[in-house]
Amino acid sequence: MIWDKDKECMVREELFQLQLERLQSTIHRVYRNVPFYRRMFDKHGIDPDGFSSLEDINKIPFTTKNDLRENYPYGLFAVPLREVVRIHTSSGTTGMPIVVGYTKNDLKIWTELVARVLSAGGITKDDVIQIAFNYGLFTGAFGFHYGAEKIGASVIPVSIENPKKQIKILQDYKTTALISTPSYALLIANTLIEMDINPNSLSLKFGLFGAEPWSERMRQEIEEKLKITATDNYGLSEVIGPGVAGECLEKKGLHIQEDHFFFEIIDPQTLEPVKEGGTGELVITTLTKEAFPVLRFRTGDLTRFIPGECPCGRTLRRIDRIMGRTDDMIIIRGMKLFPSQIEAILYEIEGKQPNYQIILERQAGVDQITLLLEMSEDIFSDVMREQTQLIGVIKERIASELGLPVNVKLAEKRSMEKVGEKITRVIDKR
Ligand code: DLL
Repeated sequence: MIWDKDKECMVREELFQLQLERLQSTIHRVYRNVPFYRRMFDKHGIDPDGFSSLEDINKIPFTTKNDLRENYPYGLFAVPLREVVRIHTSSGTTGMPIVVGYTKNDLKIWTELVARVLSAGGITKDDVIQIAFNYGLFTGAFGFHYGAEKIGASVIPVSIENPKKQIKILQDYKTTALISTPSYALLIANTLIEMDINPNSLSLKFGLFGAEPWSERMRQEIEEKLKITATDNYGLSEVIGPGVAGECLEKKGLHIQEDHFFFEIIDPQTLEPVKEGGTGELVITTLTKEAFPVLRFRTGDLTRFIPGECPCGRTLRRIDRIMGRTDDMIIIRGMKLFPSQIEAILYEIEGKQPNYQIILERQAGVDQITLLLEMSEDIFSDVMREQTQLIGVIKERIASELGLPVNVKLAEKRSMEKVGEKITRVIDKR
């Protein structure tokens, strides 16, 4: 047994051997079952039997989000649909999500990986866990739900509710751990203050937060306002969901689950590995996934490997908190969206695309999104009534198609911030 559950520790040489064996079998599986990967291997003359060391992974080209999108919905599944027992998608918004599937065994492993993250974050079977992620196509809620049940904790699947209801449950059900996005935790914390409730009157001890970027300052604010220990955890649906990496109580970086995934960090421009400890784009290969394996998937997330061992004793390496993205994906309240999705809606409404800018702000812990549209003769008329009507239609379409409330404002011609000739599409003031 390589993985010692009691000590949660692993000998690195054994780990490399395990990774290699699992990589070899993943490569054979995708070559046999996924036409996209077979074509990629054949085109580049890659022999699926030619992987005798982990370095050989460099022979494989990267897989991008676009490759996944182009194979919507089931094109990259490596098993027939009858073996798939669960389906999730990559994003809270509509448009062209990435559809991911899980076999029974995938669910078992996912559950185990989330259980590890939970236990690293301080959770035991004595905890009462309030899950305040949206239950649905998003991987967050179900992922944590099964992991927490595996540990034997008591799970309250509240989902997203108004913060006052969350607080009532926190009080009445004696919740000891909150699981949500950091921004939602802050919203709950601020509501608590507004309601003049003393956080010490709650039973809350731990918070595990993720699905969106947050800062060390925000951690401190949440910890102070809720009187808890807050840890960061990271994951993505294309790879499995939550459970890819998580902090332990040392809070000095996120341990990566290297026995189930192979991690690389590359320079997003040159695509070469960064030098040791350098920041770059995280690239992940799944080693045990059956239904939806990915090889060298470019996550778009920027981070670095943290050198050295963690004082907690776990030998799984750590990455730093996610420092940003290489693309223009916006994460708002844990939901992911690309400016191109808003663009497509604007185009559909008017048959032309106005100049626009997306402004992100955080007010009392809640992310706000404002769409600034540039006035022009052929799109926006001078008639006030028509303008108001058009703004109403745009708001409604975005709310119904992307599930996001937006403020829409009109801007004077040529008043938008530019970098060179390009309008800055997204201004993040959070
Ligand atoms: O957000 C999975 C998840 C759920 C992780 C719950 C943690 C907790 P997606 O919706 O596919 O999956 O979004 C994945 O979210 O590529 C990152 O850009 C971002 N992200 C996830 N966790 C963090 C984090 C889930 N801790 C995308 N810090 C990823 C910063 C994060 N960004």
